[in-house]
Amino acid sequence: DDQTDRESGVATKTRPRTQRPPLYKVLLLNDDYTPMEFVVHILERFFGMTHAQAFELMLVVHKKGVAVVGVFSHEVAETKVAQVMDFARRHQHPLQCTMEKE
Ligand code: TYC
Repeated sequence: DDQTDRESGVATKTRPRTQRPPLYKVLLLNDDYTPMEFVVHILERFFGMTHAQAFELMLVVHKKGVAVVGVFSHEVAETKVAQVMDFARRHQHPLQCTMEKE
């Protein structure tokens, strides 16, 4: 949008700022007890990954300690974290999943 300075009459460009909702990273944490295949299953079931994608990302978490498994709106991220934590708890695995603002 053009803005004209009242004194000088000089037109300057100001960039219109588009409002975007904040995004949240969903993080999966490594531990020593959760079976690898259980983590793979979680990534397929709740994050829509193929078996190969899920296996690859599970190995990243296993080796590095943590990885971003997806980026979502606050509401979707909260739902994913709750689904993972609930599923892990029901199967008595200590798997941890958290979210943080991007
Ligand atoms: N470290 C686990 C094992 O050796 C596997 C694992 C991977 C656990 C990723 C959690 O988020 C995780 N069985």
